[in-house]
Amino acid sequence: METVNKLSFKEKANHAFGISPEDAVLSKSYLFVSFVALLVGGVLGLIQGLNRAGLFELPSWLNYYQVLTAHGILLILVFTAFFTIGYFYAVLSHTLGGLLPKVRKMAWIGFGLKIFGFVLAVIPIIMNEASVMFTFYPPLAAHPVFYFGLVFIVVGVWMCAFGAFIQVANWRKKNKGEHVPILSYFATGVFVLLFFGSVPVAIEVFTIIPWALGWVDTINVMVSRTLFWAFGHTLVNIWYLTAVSAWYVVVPKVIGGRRFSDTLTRLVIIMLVVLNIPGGFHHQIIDPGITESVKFLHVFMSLAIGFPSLMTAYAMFSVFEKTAKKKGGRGIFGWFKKLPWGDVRFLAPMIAMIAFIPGGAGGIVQSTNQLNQVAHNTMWVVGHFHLTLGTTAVLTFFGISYWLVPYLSKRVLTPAINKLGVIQTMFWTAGMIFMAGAMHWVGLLGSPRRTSYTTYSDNATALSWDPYLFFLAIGGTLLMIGIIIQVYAVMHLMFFAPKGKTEFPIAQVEDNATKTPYWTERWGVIIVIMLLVIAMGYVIPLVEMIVNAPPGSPPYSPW
Ligand code: HEM
Ligand SMILES: [Cu+2]
Repeated sequence: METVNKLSFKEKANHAFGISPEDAVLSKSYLFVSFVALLVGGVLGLIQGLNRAGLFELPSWLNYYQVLTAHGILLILVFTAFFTIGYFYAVLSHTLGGLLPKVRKMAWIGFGLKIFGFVLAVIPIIMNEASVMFTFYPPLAAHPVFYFGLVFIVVGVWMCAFGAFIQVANWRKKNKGEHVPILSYFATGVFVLLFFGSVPVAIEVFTIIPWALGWVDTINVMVSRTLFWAFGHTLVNIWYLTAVSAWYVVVPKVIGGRRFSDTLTRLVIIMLVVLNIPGGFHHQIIDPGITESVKFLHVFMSLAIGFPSLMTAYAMFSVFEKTAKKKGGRGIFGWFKKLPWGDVRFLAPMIAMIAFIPGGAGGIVQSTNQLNQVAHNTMWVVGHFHLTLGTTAVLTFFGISYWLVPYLSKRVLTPAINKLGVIQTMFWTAGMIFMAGAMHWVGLLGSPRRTSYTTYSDNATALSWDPYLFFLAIGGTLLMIGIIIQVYAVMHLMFFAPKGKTEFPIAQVEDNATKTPYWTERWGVIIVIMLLVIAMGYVIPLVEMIVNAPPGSPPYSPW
């Protein structure tokens, strides 16, 4: 049960006066960086989209792969990571009685390390010495400074993860026998994944550095790719868990309802944490040198994640229906009209959830061995993650921003900005239908991903892609307008909107809810099980790749 009655003095003060100025500045800084990255990343995305459609030729000093690397890194690493950390630190502050000074300091050190690392990584990208794309695995080799930057980014993330662990552990010590408030429970799950998921990529980067410096001649490409995707796949579940936290806890409050079973919510979090990491090989289905049985295991684990997703879908629609029926909605579908479609804090995450229906289905498609051969490295995949990440996760983040930013800046969401948010959501939805739709389709027709505009000497097949790529560019243009509106709204809410009190929306459980079993608090056990499951997925294939290593690869920098 929620600990509504037994709040400490500090927690009560927090609820009465809102977030402390120190904690607010921290989260605002994270969100500010996040949305600036979105703006720059979006411009680069539009450049790519127009180039792919043959509408825009890049100037000679700018290379397509340089743009693609920056687009991927800005949006995957900077935008989402800074958003997630800013959001969850606000959660920790709000639900656990304010950040401990030590923890706040760690988050600031993490902020500095990440920014410093990012600047280091960007310099070689701008100088066209690191067009290795966000995946950066060998045999492509960037300037060593690029990898130094990545090290700082990873250490910065660890600072934030450990800060969160200290904050939660401190609260638990003071509140023995209580359940950690649900949003902080989500935060715990996310930071556990962030920490354990970034260990493999840290190991990868440490093996790449001597190779990029020329101290060793060759590197084991299979091991590097495997370590990268153990991280890359985890990142996906971090976005998902962040979005899901708002679906379970915030959206029900926004629509005036109660949240779904506390036990089920915590179970979904545990399942995502435990089942997530051994799924990385679904990104390597066509890689040679990995036995079929291991690939099958990873695909099975990937599909196992579908199970908590279906539980979530059920829970959400149950909440919607119950709430709308209480408001007088009738019939099988009549209740649908009772939902607050004009409220961006509901509309954006709702469309995000709806987008996950085709997004998740596409994911299941490309997880199968045979269909992966068709979709792999085509534009289909790019369509898939603009739908899942670019819509499901990102639209939820946008929806969160309309209450989180004014909560932090002690301002209010005005009807005008709400309306702008609704318009923004429509631009995003239409833009993604065009862009992600065209990407999926043209991918099935064979158009490769990560390839600048070419007609392959007017090859007939390649020419047949043109109309779809044109739709891609139209979608990209709509998205760019959406990004401008979104960034404007965030900056307005952060600095200019009228002063006032904005609530941090957290729904209560149903009155007759059953008590959540206490074992859900045993993170030690959960982490041990998680490590066992990771070992099951990775020990044998990694040992095999190292013992029976193929000839290593020298560095390649083909730009
Ligand atoms: C204005 C909005 C956007 C446009 C026009 C756009 C356009 C594109 C295009 C055309 C590509 C494919 C390039 C290729 O494979 O040749 C691409 C790749 C990508 N996009 Fe976007 N995008 C946008 C927003 C986003 C957002 C919001 C995210 C994530 C939060 C995102 C993440 C990515 C990633 C990770 C890649 C793959 C990079 C790679 O293959 O290395 N994009 N984008
Ligand atoms: Cu994955």
